[in-house]
Amino acid sequence: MRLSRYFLPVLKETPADAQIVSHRLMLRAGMIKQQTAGIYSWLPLGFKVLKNIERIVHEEQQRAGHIPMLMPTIQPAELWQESGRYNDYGREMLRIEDRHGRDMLFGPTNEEMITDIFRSHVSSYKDLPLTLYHIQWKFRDEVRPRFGVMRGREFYMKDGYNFDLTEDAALHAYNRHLVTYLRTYERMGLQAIPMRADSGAIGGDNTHEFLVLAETGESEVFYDARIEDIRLGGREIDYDNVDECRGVLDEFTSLYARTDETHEDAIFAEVPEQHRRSARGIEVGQIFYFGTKYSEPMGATVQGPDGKPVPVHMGSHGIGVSRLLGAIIEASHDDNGIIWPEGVTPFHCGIVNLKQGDADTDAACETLYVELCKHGLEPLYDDRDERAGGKFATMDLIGLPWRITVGPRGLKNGVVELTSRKTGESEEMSVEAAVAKVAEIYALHKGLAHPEMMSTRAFHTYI
Ligand code: P5A
Repeated sequence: MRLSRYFLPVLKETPADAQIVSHRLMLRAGMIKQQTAGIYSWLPLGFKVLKNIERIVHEEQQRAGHIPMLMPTIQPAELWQESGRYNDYGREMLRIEDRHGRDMLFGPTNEEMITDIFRSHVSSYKDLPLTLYHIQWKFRDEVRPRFGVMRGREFYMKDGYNFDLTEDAALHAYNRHLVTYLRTYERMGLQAIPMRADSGAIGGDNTHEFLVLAETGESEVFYDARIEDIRLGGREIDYDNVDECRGVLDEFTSLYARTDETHEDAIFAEVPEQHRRSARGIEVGQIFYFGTKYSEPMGATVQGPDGKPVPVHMGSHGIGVSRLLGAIIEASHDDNGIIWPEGVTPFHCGIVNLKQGDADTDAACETLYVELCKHGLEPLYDDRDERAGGKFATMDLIGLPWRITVGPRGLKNGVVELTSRKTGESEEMSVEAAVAKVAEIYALHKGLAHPEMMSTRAFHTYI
């Protein structure tokens, strides 16, 4: 993309009403525009990051064999009356009446709808296990929408639902989801710690929230600091292996880590004092096992091996896709702006032309642009007739991990400058070497996607 042809409405001034850094930076970098309280338009740069996050979520879900689909945003009230949640959900639910006087609602979550789909089409235990998921807009009329996309009223969520014959099988689905979530967040450059939590309006006793530690986080958390040293890393997990998934859950949940709703002083006191931490965190996901809470009242049964009908065991699993943009920025920024992790960056590399109109400089920039594109990369070329200082400030603000600076002086010696946004370190090298280096960096990230999925056309239609 050439910046002269892009739509990047960066703000010079810091918006006065944005209280936390991620909200300020998203507004300043021209990523979002508030339309009304808790409802945002996603401007091109923000939209690109949102889609990148979504892509990683899809890849990791499909790696585990979970099946993508799409349910509508508007739901009929009847389904919620069947489960008993229509009244329970309270004022957070946006209720709508259509022209025929029928009660509808803007979905805050989809347990009822997926249970309805399941009961219409699945009748035998032989069709289990099954996990369906979608990524769709939700609406919750939050009392205090704030911090930009962090607590929106309209927000984008991945929600997945598992159907299993037995409690044990459903607990394996729970553990499997925990592993997929750990992988997902790590690919986004985040450490999200699973913590015991409260199940709230979704239900069930078994639930973990995933928290990214941040001073601006809305959740109060208590944990054993040694948990911060545990990473999933590059290990390959066999998602069908019950013991292996259970092992990861045990590893990540045996140290004390709880949100304030489930925190118990007496148990926390057993953690050696030097490891005890109380902090704040951003909840970027939550997984639930709730047994037959929905399947029983809604009649979602299958014929078991003995021919008798049994209600299926279910769980649901959510990732705050739009909230993740805020969480990533809270975790990765400096005084000059955002620092995108390579996995989610809106453009792979910036190209700054220090002397627009100079034939050699323009030509070198064009070569860089074309060669990077040939490697399947998307550079953002600042080809505007602007001062160098302004171009650097924009690049730093929007946070591309790599910048190539091209000027007549360097070109005389046959070099351009490759700079890391994160470390600020620069290296001089030829145009060819710069292209090769950037391509090599991102080749690593492509390798993280499942090779079979990346090669199927079907996969690309989801994003
Ligand atoms: C799990 C999926 C559920 O709704 N039903 C389907 C379950 N869980 S949850 O914890 O309530 O939400 C899942 C994740 O969505 C994000 N989230 C939000 N993001 C932005 N603004 C909001 N108002 C908001 N509410 C929830 C969180 O990341 C949460 O973990």
